[in-house]
This record gives sequence, C-alpha cells and structure tokens, in this order.
Amino acid sequence: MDEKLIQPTSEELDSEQKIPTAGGGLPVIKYWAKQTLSPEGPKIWQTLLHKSACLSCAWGTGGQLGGFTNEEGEKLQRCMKSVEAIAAEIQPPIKKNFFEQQSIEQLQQLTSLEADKLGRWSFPVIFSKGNSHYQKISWDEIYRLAEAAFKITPERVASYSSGRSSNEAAFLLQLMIRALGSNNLADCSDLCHAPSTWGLKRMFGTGTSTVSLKSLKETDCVVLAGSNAAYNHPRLMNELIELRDRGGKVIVINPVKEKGLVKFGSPAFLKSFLSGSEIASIYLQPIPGSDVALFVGIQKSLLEQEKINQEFLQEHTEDWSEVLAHARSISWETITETCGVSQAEIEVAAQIISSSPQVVFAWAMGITQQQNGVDNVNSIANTALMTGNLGKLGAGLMPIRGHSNVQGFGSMGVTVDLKKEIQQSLEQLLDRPLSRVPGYDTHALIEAADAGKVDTLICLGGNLYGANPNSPKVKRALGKIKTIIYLSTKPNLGHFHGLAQQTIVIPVLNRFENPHKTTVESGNNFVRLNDEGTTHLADSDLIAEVDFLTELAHRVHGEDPVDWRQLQDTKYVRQLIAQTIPGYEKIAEIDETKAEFTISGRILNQPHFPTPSGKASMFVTPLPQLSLPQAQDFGVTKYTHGLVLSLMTGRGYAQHNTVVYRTEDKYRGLSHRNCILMNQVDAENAGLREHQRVTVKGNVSQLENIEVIYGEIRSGAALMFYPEVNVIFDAPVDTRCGTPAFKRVPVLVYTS
Ligand SMILES: Nc1nc2c(c(=O)[nH]1)N[C@H]1C(S)=C(S)[C@@H](COP(=O)(O)OP(=O)(O)OC[C@H]3O[C@@H](n4cnc5c(=O)[nH]c(N)nc54)[C@H](O)[C@@H]3O)O[C@H]1N2
Ligand SMILES: Nc1nc2c(c(=O)[nH]1)N[C@H]1C(S)=C(S)[C@@H](COP(=O)(O)OP(=O)(O)OC[C@H]3O[C@@H](n4cnc5c(=O)[nH]c(N)nc54)[C@H](O)[C@@H]3O)O[C@H]1N2
Ligand code: SF4
Ligand SMILES: [Mo]
Repeated sequence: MDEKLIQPTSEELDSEQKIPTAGGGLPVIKYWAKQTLSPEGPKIWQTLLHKSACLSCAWGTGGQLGGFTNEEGEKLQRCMKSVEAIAAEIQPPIKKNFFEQQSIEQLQQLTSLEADKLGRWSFPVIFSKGNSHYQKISWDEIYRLAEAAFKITPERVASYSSGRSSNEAAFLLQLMIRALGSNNLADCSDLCHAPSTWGLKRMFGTGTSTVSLKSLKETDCVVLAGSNAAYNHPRLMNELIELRDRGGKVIVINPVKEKGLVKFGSPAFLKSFLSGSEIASIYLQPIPGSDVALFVGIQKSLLEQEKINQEFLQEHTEDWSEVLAHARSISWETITETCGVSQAEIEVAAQIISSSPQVVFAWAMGITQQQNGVDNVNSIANTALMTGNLGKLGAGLMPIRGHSNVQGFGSMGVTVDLKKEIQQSLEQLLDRPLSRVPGYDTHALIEAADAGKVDTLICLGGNLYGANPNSPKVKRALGKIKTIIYLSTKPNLGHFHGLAQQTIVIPVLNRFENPHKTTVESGNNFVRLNDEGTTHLADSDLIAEVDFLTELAHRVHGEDPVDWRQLQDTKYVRQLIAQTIPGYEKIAEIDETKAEFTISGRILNQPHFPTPSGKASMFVTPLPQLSLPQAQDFGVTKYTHGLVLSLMTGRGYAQHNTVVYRTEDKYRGLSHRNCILMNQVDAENAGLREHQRVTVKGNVSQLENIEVIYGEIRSGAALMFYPEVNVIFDAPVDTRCGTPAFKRVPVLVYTS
C-alpha cells in the first residue's frame, strides 16, 4: 500500500520512537503493508481471501461471505491481528533433522517468541524421560502407544483444549472422552470466560452473549469493562466508533488508561483513521478486582436518582428486592473505598446509563480473571436488569470471547459443566449412560496430575504449561503424567517444559488447510463455515485433527455404537451435532446450503429467559474484601526497600496468548517484555525512577532485571505480560468455576 495515500495529519500517528497517542492508526497499516508486500505476501493474501474464519479472536470475520466481511455483510472487517496470526501459520516447516541437533535442554532455553519462530510442526515426534532429544516416531507406533494409553481406568484419562480447532474436532474430542467414561474435559475457557458462562447461566439459563452484531449496531451506549478491545478485538472498535459517531456513549472501566480505548484510528473509516476517533465518553479507573463495588455503586446511584425500572424487575426477574436492598444498604464510603472511584464519577456513569434508551454491557478478562469473577459478571447483569436493558434490540450482555472458536468448544460439550439436554442426547447416541463422576476443569486437572491421579492427557491445541499460573508446579504436575499427546500446529514452551514420562507431538493442519469443511462459532453466536484448503507444507507429515481423533477413537472404541471412521467425513459429524447440540439444528443443512447462521435461542430480543420460570434470577453480589500483603510477607528482610502492588497480568500488543509475535508494546510505551507498567507517583514514593531495573516477587518466585515504565495506570496497580510472569505466582481461583485471579496478583517490587 502506498503510504502517501494515508498521510497522517498529526504527530500522533507515528514516529519510530514516539508512543502513539491513539490506538490503531498508521502502525497498523505499516505492519499490514510490510507483511502483505513481503515474499510471503501472496500466501497471506490467498489466506485472507480463503473462505474461512479468522484464526485469531472470537469477534469473528471471514467464512463464506469472504475474508473481509462480517455477518452483517460489511467489508473491511479484517484487522492486522489476523495477518499476524496467518504470518505465523505460513512459516516454513521445522527441518527434518532439527531435533537431532537440539537437545531438550537447549530447547528449554528458548523464549516463547523463539519457540514460535522454529516454524511449523511438520512430522510427529516423541520424547521419553531419560532421553536427551525428541525423536521421530511412526504413525503405527503412535497409534499403538495412544491406544494403550487410553485403554485404562477412565477417570485417569483427561483432555485439555484451546479454542482454535473446529466444532467438528471439539465434538469428536468430547464424544471420544465421554464414551470412555471420563468427564475430564478441561478447556482454556476455564482460564478465561468460565465465570461469564457460569454467572450468566444461573441468571438467564443461557451462558453466552445475548446481543447480536445487528443488535449492537442499534445501541445508544456501551459499557466496556475489563477489556482491551483495541488490542484483542480490534474490529469491535469499529462498532464503538460508529456508536460515538451517531451520538452514543462509551463508558470504559479499566485500571489502565489504554490508548486505543481513549482514541482509536480505524483503517475501516478514512476520517477516523486520519485523525483518530474518540472512544471513551468517560473513563473510570477502579482498583484491580473491585468491579463489583463499582457496579453496586452504579446501582445505588440509580436507586438514588429513582431510575430503577421497577416494572421490568417485577415482570421479568426474581429476587430483585434483595439485590436492591443490598445496593441501598452499602454505604458510599464503603463503595468508594473499595473501588477507588469517586462517588461523583460513579454518578455520572449511572446517569449516562439511565439516560440511554438501550445499553450493551460488554466485558472481558479484567472482569472474569478474578477470585470473585462470577460476582463481577452478576453485578454487571444486575445493573442491566435494573435498567431494563435485557431482552430488547440494542441492549443486553456481551462477554467478549477470546479464541476464535472457544465458544464453539463450550457449545460442543467440551466442558465439565455439561448441559442436561446434551447429556441426554449423548446418552441416546452412545446408547449408554455417561459417567456421573465430575470432570476436571483446568485448575482441577493440574491439581489431579500433581496428586498422581492422571495417566493420559490429550491436548487439542493450546499451551497448558504456559497458560496456567505457577509454572514450576505445572511442570512438576505434568511430569507425573505417563503419556501426553499434543496436537499442535506450532511449537510452544509447553512442548519443551510440559513433559510427561512420554510426550508425543502430532503436527496438525490448521483451519485454512484442512482437506474437509469445518465450522466455528463466534462470540456473537454466529456459526461460520470454513472451506477445504491446502497446506504449503507439502512434503511434511501432518494430519487433520478430525482424522487423528476418529482413528484413535476407532482403535479405542471399535465401531459400536458409532462408526468413528465414517466421521472422518465431517459432514457426518455435523449431522451428529445437529442431533445433539441445542440451537445447532441448521448445521444439518450447511453442506448443501452453505448458509451460515445464528444459533437459535441465544440472542434475547424479548425479555423472556430460558429459565424454568421464564424470568431472570438475580443474585446479591457481596463486595470483595481487598487487601494486599505486607512487604515482609514476601519473605524479604525488613531492610528491603520496596512496595507491594496489585499486578494485572495480560497481553501485550503483539502476542496471541502464550505465543509472542514481537516483543515491543508500542502503545503502552514498552520496548521489550521485561517491563512493569507502574504509576509514576507510586514509583517515586518508593524511591524508584523510570527505567530503573527492579525485582518483582510473587508468592512463588521472582523475576529480576525488570524495567520500570511509567504509564497511565491507577495508583497501587501494575501490569506485566504473561506467559513469562506466570513463573512467579500461584493465584487463588473463583471456586465456582476454577478461573484463576490473573488480574490481581500481589507482588513486591524492590531493588536489591
Ligand atoms: N491480538 C490478540 N487478540 C486476542 C488475544 C491475544 O492474546 N492477542 N487473546 C484472545 C483471548 S483468549 C482472550 S481471553 C481475549 C483477551 O482480551 P482482553 O480481556 O482484552 O485482554 P487482557 O490483556 O487479558 O486484559 C484486558 C484488560 O483488563 C484490564 N483489567 C485488569 N484488571 C482489571 C480489573 O480488575 N477491572 C477492570 N475493569 N479491568 C481490568 C487490563 O488493564 C486490560 O486492559 O483476547 C483474545 N484476542
Ligand atoms: N497470567 C495470565 N495467564 C493467562 C491469561 C492471562 O491473562 N494472564 N489468560 C488466560 C486465557 S484467557 C487463555 S484463553 C489461556 C490461553 O491458553 P491456551 O489456549 O492453552 O494457549 P495458546 O497460547 O492460545 O495456545 C497456542 C498454541 O496453540 C496451538 N494451535 C494454534 N492453532 C491451532 C490449531 O488450529 N489446532 C491445534 N491443534 N493447535 C493449534 C499452537 O501450537 C500454539 O502454540 O491463557 C490463560 N493464561
Ligand atoms: S477482530 Fe478478531 S476476528 Fe476480526 S479480523 Fe481481527 S482478530 Fe480476526
Ligand atoms: Mo482466553
């Protein structure tokens, strides 16, 4: 692309050294141009134009309408995160003799970025404890070992998955595991939006977004809590820009002032791109982990302003009076002390919400990755109900999902919390009762493995080692497992640190390479169809996930009652999905019609909820008791000079979860990953200065030589990147759904 055509009008758009003053903007186009004009450019374009869904986030783009189109038929909806993901997938294969030259000890020295840059997995390998190297393994040997590993006591078999694979692979995975008699279906959503699913299900009987993209386009106000959509769901920013353009409001709730949530330049709109669009109408910066207090504060203010929609509560909800009484009973002092946001600011937020005819409440990891994640979600939903913002067009609840098919995995039954209807349908299909022994979610899986209760683990994508807190413990726990089978596209740290007694890595084809059609589900409940594709790894020995799973299932289960080998033709898997998964009936025709569809029963445009009474249940959300340990609690001497902060751990600009693409995070002013973003006043009060190197200590270990960078982050809080930071802490979990409190990690920052 000719950069002259997209001249920035102000200094804010770019300079190699300067921190951009808006999100998006020229750096995005520069990256896009660099990648698509590179030698790999034609392949990137070919993939962008392939009829398959974007690999990256669950906002969803692509599919049958074409690579750049969303479900409303709008063009230019592909962001550079998509290009970033494709560029990583079209890397050359790992060389055939690579593992002869590199010992496991050497591979363990790699960073996440270096591991990803090794290239694509292109032949199967095995590592046995006691050996020094990964070695090639034949398919016969793999199936022999795998069959033996699965023919054991069912409770000792488990799976973990990451939401990048297809619905078809997800369905087969859970069917195979449940047919064995195990419910151990841990999934990355346990680390992610499980509190949303859990919290929404108990209130509304359905655990996904109640808002379609179409409905979002009708809204007057979006409350965006604990999300950095400018980095992680860039095309959602287009909706916020259009909302502001039509006079609507955006309330951002985030301890960090994220550049792109203040102002964002989207390449989809020329004016916005050139000068940047205002996003936040108001920006509230609460103490990490305190969102319940903030939302109860909004509720209290709504009560005081007499803006509660009593009629809606009476007609459509249950237990509303307790929730109102709770908000009334908590003092403003308690609220503002807990969340660190002033009463005046909370009142402005409440005023905006009550004066907007339709409001969408959206949230991501800042809300869910907390010890009280479910309460956070429920406090948001209570606020929506009190203002009648559910069950009508333009209003509702929108958990902003992570991986591109993470929601599909949940729908397909890859969960420890299986819906009754699916359980019954699967029992009919398998002609036997499913086990009633509760399965391990991700947290429970690590605990069980550490207790020696897991012998076999199959990982459909992901990086179980890197995604969990307390990396040393995870490494130890995985080391107690007899066999781990990783089905992966690209190498990651998990393959080198998450080693069982025998570890097999199976190289798989990705979404745009599969020889058969597949489907995925977006966070907006829209099912996309991916066409068949080809791989650039022509001489390699890769397999489609569906082919491996069906062959393994065939060897373990035989042909009764399911003909597993027939299911290698994914159209038959779709028939089974249509029969067993509520709302997925239309998938039965998708091979003929190619008609992508919205899952029925999920988008709520009427205030009638899929609960037994048809009403929404409301729950009182207790305020969290937030305190931080003292410096001495970290086991340092009383002479150690430092400060205790509440650390939020999350994503930098150029990474996808545990996979780092580039090290800098330009928009936050971080030139490398060993940085801690801090409030200037906090740092100076503790005698620290910017760019000084410090030690950051958690409850497990410490990271040294971390550079202090000042940012617009509230006092008492700090931010660092995962997966690196997972080494230093173990996190408490929300006991209802096992999600770790990644966003409120007490750390001591000091100089030695
Ligand atoms: N490019 C890219 N896209 C991605 C991903 C990626 O890694 N890279 N990952 C995908 C996945 S799996 C997921 S789950 C999503 C993640 O998407 P996000 O949830 O947007 O990502 P995070 O970086 O985890 O954190 C989000 C925000 O939460 C804020 N926050 C932290 N603590 C609190 C708190 O206590 N309260 C509030 N209100 N806010 C808080 C942080 O400041 C941060 O801005 O993105 C998906 N999309
Ligand atoms: N401290 C901290 N920890 C966190 C978080 C946080 O915010 N802070 N966030 C958590 C969240 S929200 C999540 S979702 C987890 C992410 O946890 P995971 O989903 O387990 O991790 P990813 O890094 O997304 O997994 C990347 C790997 O997936 C494989 N892969 C990619 N595409 C495919 C495919 O099509 N098929 C197969 N079989 N494999 C594929 C590649 O080998 C790649 O290396 O991390 C969690 N951990
Ligand atoms: S917003 Fe998400 S789904 Fe859409 S193109 Fe970007 S990464 Fe892909
Ligand atoms: Mo996630």
